Amino acid sequence: MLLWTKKLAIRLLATVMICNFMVCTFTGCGDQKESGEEKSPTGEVQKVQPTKEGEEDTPTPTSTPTPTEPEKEVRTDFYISSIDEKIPSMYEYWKEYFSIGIAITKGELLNDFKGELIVQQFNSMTCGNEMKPDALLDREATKSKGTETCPVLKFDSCDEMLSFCVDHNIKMRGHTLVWHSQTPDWFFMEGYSNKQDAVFASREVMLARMENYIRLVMEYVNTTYPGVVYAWDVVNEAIAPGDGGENGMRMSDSLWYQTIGPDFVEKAFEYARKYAAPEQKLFYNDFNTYEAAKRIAILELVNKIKDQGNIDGIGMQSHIGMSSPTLLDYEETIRKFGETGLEIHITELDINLDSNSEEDFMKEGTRYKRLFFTFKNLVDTGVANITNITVWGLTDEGSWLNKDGKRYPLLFNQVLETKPAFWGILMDEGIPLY
Ligand code: 9MR
Repeated sequence: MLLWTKKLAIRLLATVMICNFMVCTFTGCGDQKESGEEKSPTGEVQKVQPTKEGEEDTPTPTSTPTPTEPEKEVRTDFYISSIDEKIPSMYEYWKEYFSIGIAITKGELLNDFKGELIVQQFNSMTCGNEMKPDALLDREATKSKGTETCPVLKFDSCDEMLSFCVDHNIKMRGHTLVWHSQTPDWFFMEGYSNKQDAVFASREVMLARMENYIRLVMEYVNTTYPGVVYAWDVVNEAIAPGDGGENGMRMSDSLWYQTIGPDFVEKAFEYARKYAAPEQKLFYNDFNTYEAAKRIAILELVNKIKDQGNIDGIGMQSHIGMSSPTLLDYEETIRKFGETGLEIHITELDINLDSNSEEDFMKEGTRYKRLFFTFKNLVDTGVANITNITVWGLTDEGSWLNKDGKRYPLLFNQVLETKPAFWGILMDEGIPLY
């Protein structure tokens, strides 16, 4: 009963919001709703799932041409309610290639409708914030029960998210262990002090804290939810050429660099390898990886750690714009990363579109489609071992980019209707490739 009341409420909300927020620009969508049409002409689409080149093509029965089959209709209405209509599953569509991931916050995940949509569309999850050091480190407990080298952690922020993954057979990317951001300053200070005059803990103490932190996170997650986390972002965003660190490393705002020194990344991977489950993959993750100087510094760093046997993959965050980077530059980085032989995850994909016109939504759909076309091509040609694509958020409204309320970077709008971006990822014929 409650569920139906909620469904009704969200439908009403959807109608009102669509009218106010979108229909004025999306004339096609508005016309159809006004005419009272229940379903889009191509409502329940059965997508033919791509198979890797060289593998046998196994089309579904609906794709087998018969003499009487009508010509395939090209989609014209992209704005379909994911609550009311059955829409194709992205992870099913791409399952021969890579897993499809979602970064989500606990509040969004536990929302009935979003949870259902996530289960339908994604087979990989990343906690948006709930597994970061500032969520897990418990200062009070560390002060009372910890030691100078071993903090105390709490996991209430991410427990329900991990349980959700267990219940729905979704795997998780563990994000993130060692990061200059979202790690409280007191963690780097003698006595875990948060006073103004606090002094840095020594390199030895910080190495021990780092090792214990990584051990505690992995031990908890791997014993409480065995088999759920399949990859860890061991170190996040350590490269920032021009920031003054050795070999292009970030220094000015990295207390890891300032307390331990430039080898903190290698040490983090060494500890991560020591405590990770054998099947878990260890990743270095960064943004703007398509900038030449950054790419070169990342390659130098990961190749060193690869020689030590402690890294399995590179995460390309991919917070990109509508025209920058060019797909050529972006692809060039994947090719270079591919040469290392490491796995590649696209860990935080979104496209920072600042317009909600129908025309721009189509262009965004095209950019998503071209990206996935590129990923497919690079996998088919054996150039890069891309094994996961994760989008950084479910709805435009919930995106980290949407501080001004005018960003439209993702696949679903705020009432969970699909956008052309969603159909672009499904390689829908109605979304132009160029
Ligand atoms: O999505 C996260 C946002 O809610 C936080 O406010 C922000 C704070 O740093 O972090 C966002 O996630 C970041 C991710 O963990 C690392 N790469 C950049 C992401 C966007 O800022």
